[in-house]
Amino acid sequence: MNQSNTDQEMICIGCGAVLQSEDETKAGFLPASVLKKANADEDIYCKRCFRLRHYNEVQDVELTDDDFLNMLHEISDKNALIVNIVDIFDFNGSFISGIQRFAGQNPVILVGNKVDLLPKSLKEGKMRQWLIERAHEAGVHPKEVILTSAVRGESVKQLMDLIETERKGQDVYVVGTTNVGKSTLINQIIKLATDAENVITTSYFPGTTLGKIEIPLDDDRVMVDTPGIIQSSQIAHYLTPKELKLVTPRKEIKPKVYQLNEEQTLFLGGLARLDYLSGDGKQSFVCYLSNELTIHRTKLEKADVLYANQRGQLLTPPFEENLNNLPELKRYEFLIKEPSDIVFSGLGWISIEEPGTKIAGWAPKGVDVLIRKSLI
Ligand SMILES: Nc1nc2c(ncn2[C@@H]2O[C@H](COP(=O)(O)OP(=O)(O)OP(=O)(O)O)[C@@H](O)[C@H]2O)c(=O)[nH]1
Ligand SMILES: [Mg+2]
Repeated sequence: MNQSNTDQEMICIGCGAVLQSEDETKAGFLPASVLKKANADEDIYCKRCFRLRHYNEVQDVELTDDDFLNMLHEISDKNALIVNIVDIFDFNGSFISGIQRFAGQNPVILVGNKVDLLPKSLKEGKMRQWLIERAHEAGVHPKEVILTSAVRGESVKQLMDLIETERKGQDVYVVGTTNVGKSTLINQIIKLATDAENVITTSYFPGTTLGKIEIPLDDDRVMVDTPGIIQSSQIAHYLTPKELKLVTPRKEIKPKVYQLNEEQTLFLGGLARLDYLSGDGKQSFVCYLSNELTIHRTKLEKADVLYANQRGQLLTPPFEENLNNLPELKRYEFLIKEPSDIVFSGLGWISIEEPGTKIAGWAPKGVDVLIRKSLI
């Protein structure tokens, strides 16, 4: 499945970067001795992919938002089917509201991935409907909406069939923000088609895929994996690998219910905070977060002091080594008007039902806190 682009440069099959031996700090590096010996029809991986695949170590390489945007703009000039993947657990952080602009006249299939993370009690039909409503609200009108779990290989066959019908003999571009599971999903498609496993490099670090990776389809067309768009509001960009691992759920989320009185506070580790300011007395706050993220309850009047003294100690993550890099918490106020989720971008959400409840949500400056209609 090796590939080269039009200039006959060799491309890393793992991340799509052009292979080069000049600069070890840039994408696609492979020592000259290895690169020279490389055979054009074998799958070649760059050094960064090698380290990611074998040691789960990531090397940061320079790529600007412009590189990504240029790549997306290219698509609007082509006739192609666009498959836009979003992370259903981090919908607001992973939805690209400008997708219709990038897609041009091309049809879009919207894929809600990572359904395995949501409670099993949640019906798929309801989730799908919720996703359609959110897309329409943002002015996006996908041709089809489908839910998948790329890690479990769920609904991958259905997605393949859908792609085959909708692409009408054209190329397929798989796009989305970083970390939504584009490459994992394409790996599952490759596995179903050819039995080859884990061809493309995937990881829990944002920014794994660096260039276009073309997968040949049955006709002369290709399915293209693309680098994810970086959303700077995603909390992942502020966390160390260890912290990121902790806050990223890998299993079905077990909702945690807190009965709070007015003027009580919940700390989500030391990364975010929710204050119940006022409302109709005691009520439930249901937390949908990584099972490993510890929640601390305290009185609102004690919250500031607790945070100042215990950040990086009792309130982790963040851990000590990252305290200086992580921005201070910023406060946002919300009034609940219908059953709603207070979303901490990339961390999860807390759902609240009672209209008239006033709360404050806090997250590191730069990370979004927002309110939306309840998903569950
Ligand atoms: N729980 C869960 N995790 C998933 C699923 N699909 C992907 N992941 C995980 O999400 C992380 C990112 O997956 P990738 O396939 O590398 O994501 P990507 O969209 O290609 O990311 P970039 O290349 O950075 O744009 C990895 O840790 C995957 O294991 C899924 O269906 N469920
Ligand atoms: Mg990828």
